[in-house]
Amino acid sequence: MLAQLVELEKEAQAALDAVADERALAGWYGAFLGRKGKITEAVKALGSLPREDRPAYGQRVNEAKRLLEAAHEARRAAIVQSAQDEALLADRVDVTLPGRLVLPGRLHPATRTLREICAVFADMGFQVYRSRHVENDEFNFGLLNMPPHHPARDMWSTFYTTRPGVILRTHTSPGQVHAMREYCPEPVRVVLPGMCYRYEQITARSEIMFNQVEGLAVGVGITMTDLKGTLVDFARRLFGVERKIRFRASYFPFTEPSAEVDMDCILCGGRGCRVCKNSGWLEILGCGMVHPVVLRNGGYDPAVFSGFAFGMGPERIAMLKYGIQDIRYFWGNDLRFLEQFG
Ligand code: 2NL
Repeated sequence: MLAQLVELEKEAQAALDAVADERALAGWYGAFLGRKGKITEAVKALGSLPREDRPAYGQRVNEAKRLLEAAHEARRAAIVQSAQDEALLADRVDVTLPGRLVLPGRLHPATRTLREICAVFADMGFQVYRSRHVENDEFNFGLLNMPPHHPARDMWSTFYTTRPGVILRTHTSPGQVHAMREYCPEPVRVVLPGMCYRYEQITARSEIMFNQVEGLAVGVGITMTDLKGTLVDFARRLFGVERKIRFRASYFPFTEPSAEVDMDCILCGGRGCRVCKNSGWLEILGCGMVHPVVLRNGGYDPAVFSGFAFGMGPERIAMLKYGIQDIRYFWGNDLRFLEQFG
């Protein structure tokens, strides 16, 4: 019996030495030390031995069991350690490598210009008012003094939706009506930035989506002098203190009188160059005194209140400022273009 036990002990030790992972280790435990394991069976065999053989065998088998349990625990620790070592090795980090360059994001040139424009007007006391891009016919045209079939509607080629009367705004002006109705009878001074949509041929000079910044001031005693003063200040704050502007008579259905505003050319200072087509002037925006019908639609009594309004395209302003030749670059998603604006 003792000889068998020595053999069994050797067998168990050899099997344990061959164990390489936790699964095999669990199998080994079951085979030798588990409830039906060989060592456990050998302990049980004690009871069937002749009485005089029991002390020697008992001592031996218990010692074997203790030794193998200790060996099992040592093996388990070794396996866990080597698995950990392997994982660490596989996941090794070379802390001496130089860091990866983090590319900082930046604003799109149109967004940047739009924000610069808004910031200038914010400094002059204009609140930024944001409004919906999906509008209805009434707000985009009707309330702006363009009833159905008014010929001025031809100035805006419109994106219609499959829902009757629901359209994409062709200008930010409907937002001005929302603003007037929200603040009336208090005076308002707001700028409205945001995307507008027109069903146009896409060319170097026109796009189907573009930003606009419109401004509106309504109050008691507001005159065209206030409009001119505000706009000359705007041009000087955005383009430099020496800027000059001029007004040319124009037409918009929602203003009366209406004007186009030119600024002396930032490239040649008015002497004439390629950018200003030798005129010395660059057109920067349109404006006028708010039409009495529009004032009334905003809730104001035109006998008491008056106001001015203006509108410009940030992309066009950016084109002048940075000498960009083609408006399609703005939404063309070409990084070679976008990366030039830091
Ligand atoms: C342009 C010209 C303009 C307005 C926008 C406006 C809005 C209301 C009442 C009166 Cl609610 N006027 N907006 C007025 C004149 C010109 O925009 O060339 N924009 C790019």
